Amino acid sequence: MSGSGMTRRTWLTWMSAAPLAALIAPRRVRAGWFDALFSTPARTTPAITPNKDFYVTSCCSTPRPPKPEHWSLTVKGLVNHPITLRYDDVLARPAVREIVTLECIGNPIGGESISTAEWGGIRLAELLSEAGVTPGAVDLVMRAADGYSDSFPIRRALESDVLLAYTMNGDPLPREHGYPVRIIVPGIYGMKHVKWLTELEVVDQDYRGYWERKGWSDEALVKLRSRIDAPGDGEQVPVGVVTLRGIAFGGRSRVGRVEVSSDGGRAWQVASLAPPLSPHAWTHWSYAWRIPRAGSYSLTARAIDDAGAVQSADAGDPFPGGASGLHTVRVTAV
Ligand SMILES: Nc1nc2c(c(=O)[nH]1)N[C@H]1C(S)=C(S)[C@@H](COP(=O)(O)O)O[C@H]1N2
Ligand SMILES: [Mo]
Repeated sequence: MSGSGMTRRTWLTWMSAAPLAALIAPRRVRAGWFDALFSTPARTTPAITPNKDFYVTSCCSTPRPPKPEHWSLTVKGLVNHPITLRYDDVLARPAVREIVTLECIGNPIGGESISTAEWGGIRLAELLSEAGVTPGAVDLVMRAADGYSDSFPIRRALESDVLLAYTMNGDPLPREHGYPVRIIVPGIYGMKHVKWLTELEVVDQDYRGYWERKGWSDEALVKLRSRIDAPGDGEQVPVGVVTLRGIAFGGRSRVGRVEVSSDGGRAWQVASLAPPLSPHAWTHWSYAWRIPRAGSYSLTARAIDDAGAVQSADAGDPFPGGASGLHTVRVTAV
């Protein structure tokens, strides 16, 4: 999956700069440098991620983009009428657009491997109904030009929100995001959104894809999660009113409420939510925090879905089914 980008960046910064700073910086400057080194800056997360900022996770190297006239997609297996579509055939079919958030199953709590785009393409269910899925079908297997493969239940593939996408925020799919065509399957972790698609096969058994064979979850349902984007971890804030903000995402379960705590999770206050741009997109939240007095605070957030399920506070690794736990940032009020 993705290595933890945050951890790697933090370590690189520490290891290259910290000893040097300790040796050469005068005492007063040193304090400032150290605060900066040990803190994570606040982030701003736009509702739609620009393509250039969208996270990228790939198992292997990015395949060389095919000439559109050399690409085709085959639908085969347990279907009455196998179909082969060329790029022009895909473009000629009725197009739809959906705003969908993707998150890597390897994304750590508070991590950056989550982004949102408006995907344009055709509905997979329409193609499958033309092909005529036969009884006994269990999984839809997706194969790609880089050798990657994965699957999800045929039941899910027949729902109307699953796309064969060929645009991303209005542009043709960028090379690293799956040009010419990829799958978008809302509410399932990024690993099932197969890029550089070449073949779809309907099969009569549970198929294990690239990451499942390495032990990752087969269902890969997105977990309810929230993240604090501001203030940044380790920041100093002035005593007064400070806006806490961040994102929450629950995949197929809707975010009903976000709560924040400034005392490490004993007392919780309800944050304001901005309505998400689509049922498949993340929710932005904010809270005007009145800081009572100078001191250290541990800020944490939790999401609650519209059925009342509360984001788990039990810290768990991304492997095998996605990270769990609450994102916490420490701030000093001065
Ligand atoms: N063909 C192919 N599709 C793939 C992958 C891959 O390695 N090869 N990686 C998957 C993983 S693990 C994730 S999280 C998403 C990431 O999509 P993105 O790079 O567009 O953000 O693509 C998925 N689709
Ligand atoms: Mo991923």
